[in-house]
Amino acid sequence: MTSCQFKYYRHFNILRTSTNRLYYVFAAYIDEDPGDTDKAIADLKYVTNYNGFLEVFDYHDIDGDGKENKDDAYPYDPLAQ
Ligand SMILES: [Ca+2]
Repeated sequence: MTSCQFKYYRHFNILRTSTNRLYYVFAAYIDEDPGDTDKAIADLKYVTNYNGFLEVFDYHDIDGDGKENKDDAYPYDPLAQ
């Protein structure tokens, strides 16, 4: 007997990449009768999905205006410094 009542699976599909972004769809599935081995997605119950992107950026200059956050009076506004 296992202590887990359900087993939750996350499936990450990369849709597209650019020079600074990675676009994805993230899907979730559940196994309502888990055993000791993982199951194929086709044997799981679909729960939900959502999409989004991850972006690479310079965290020293969050708004990208060329002025570092520590010296920027408006670090979230690229039109003001
Ligand atoms: Ca800045």
